[in-house]
Amino acid sequence: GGQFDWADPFLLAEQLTEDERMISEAARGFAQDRLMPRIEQAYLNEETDPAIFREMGEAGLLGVTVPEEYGGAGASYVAYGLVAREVERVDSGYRSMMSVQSSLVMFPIHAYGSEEQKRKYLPRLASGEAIGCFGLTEPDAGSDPGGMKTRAVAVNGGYRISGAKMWISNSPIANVFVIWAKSEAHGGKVRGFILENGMPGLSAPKIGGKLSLRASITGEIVMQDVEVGEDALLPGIEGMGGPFGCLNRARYGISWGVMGAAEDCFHRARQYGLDRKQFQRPLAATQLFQKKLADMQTEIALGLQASLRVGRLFDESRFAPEMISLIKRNNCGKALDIARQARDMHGGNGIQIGYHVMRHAQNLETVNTYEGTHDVHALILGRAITDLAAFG
Ligand code: TGC
Ligand code: FAD
Repeated sequence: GGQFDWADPFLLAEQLTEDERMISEAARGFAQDRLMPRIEQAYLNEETDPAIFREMGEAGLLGVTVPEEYGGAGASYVAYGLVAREVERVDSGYRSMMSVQSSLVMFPIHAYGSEEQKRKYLPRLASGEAIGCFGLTEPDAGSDPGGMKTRAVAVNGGYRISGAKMWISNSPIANVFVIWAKSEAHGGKVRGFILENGMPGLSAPKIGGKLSLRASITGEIVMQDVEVGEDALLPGIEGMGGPFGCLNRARYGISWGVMGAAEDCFHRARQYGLDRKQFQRPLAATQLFQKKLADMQTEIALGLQASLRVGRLFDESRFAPEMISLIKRNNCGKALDIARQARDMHGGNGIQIGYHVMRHAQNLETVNTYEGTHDVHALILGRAITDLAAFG
């Protein structure tokens, strides 16, 4: 017979390679030692410490799947998922900083960039010396990014770009901006461009007042006739497949990340229930409390197993975007439910920063919305099931 480990019901750790286990342990050590001590103040004060990028870079957590010759770790997508899980166990905002840099900035430069662009940008992004952001969403184009208004027109051997991006992670502190625009020189097709901070006409004001993801800075990207050379164009891709190729990676990573946040909530709720007595018995000795813990454990075990499966298919180049929609949607929804339950199980203490569960719940509201909302992923799956598109 086998042993049952309440914290790892399906023996996930056993299904990993030696390299994956090492990367996961290193990420856990980094997240707990370096990120955990900062999160309460960062969250309360809505502060993003840019030094975190360099520290993540030193720890080898940026561009995990990018080949070593460009500064990455050349590791598997499963390893990347495990890093997301460990970072988000601390905070979804820190995972967001890492995923944007890795999946939305380093990935497109590596996959669609020229050799020159790769040599110029990837090592600095891998070390965290440079901070990247990804501009797809606009004030009037969120779930429907194909409706973007940002335009590139051909001028003097390059392009002039105008438009505005909204809700962009990292943008106010970014050095490297991967942005998507409809290019008149390419028949109006969507193309990717690499912009750099300091370019005339480019600014990235912060969006304040967020009640979620407060440790990760978010901003706009305003482009007023920004002129760039031909060398700013990502040559290797055109059409919406460009940004969606990046989103596939980030969404997959998020499916692991949110399970890390959910595990933190589950473990904290369990411990709280063991420690806290009401009616002369531990809360954990009540049936309602145990049922909630069993639900959490079940959804986390299933969610992690699903992400591992899709990660293995990713590493064999056999994934389909719908598989990613399924795990991104379900894991985010379940993690949000788990965080809300854990908040409730902590009673009044649950609203306090020091108990962490409400911070996770607030963060997961964003994670459930960005990278395709819960409902938009249902519609992607609905289209695959019926062959009928319910959007546009
Ligand atoms: P549709 O007509 O289906 O497709 C248009 C073109 O794109 C291709 N495509 C994909 N390619 C690769 N992977 C995918 N997942 C793809 N999905 C679509 C498709 O083949 C087609 O190519 P072509 O060459 O035939 O033109 O798409 P649509 O325009 O009708 O869009 C519908 C929908 C719902 C699928 C899509 O718009 C969508 O996914 N909306 C959600 C938007 C979203 O996820 N935005 C994320 C912004 S980035 C972000 O949130 C970062 S937060 C990160 C952090 O901080 O961690
Ligand atoms: P909308 O698209 O207006 O959706 C509003 C509601 O309508 C949702 O419930 C949605 O599910 C629903 N809805 C939309 N269409 C349909 C339909 N056809 N049928 C039924 N219901 C529908 N974007 C980037 O490009 N880069 C980033 O780095 C980035 N970081 C972000 C960070 C944060 C903190 C946040 C909050 C967002 C970020 N985003 C980023 C943007 C994010 O991807 C969008 O917010 C998301 O795609 C949803 O778009 P929207 O906000 O315009 O909502």
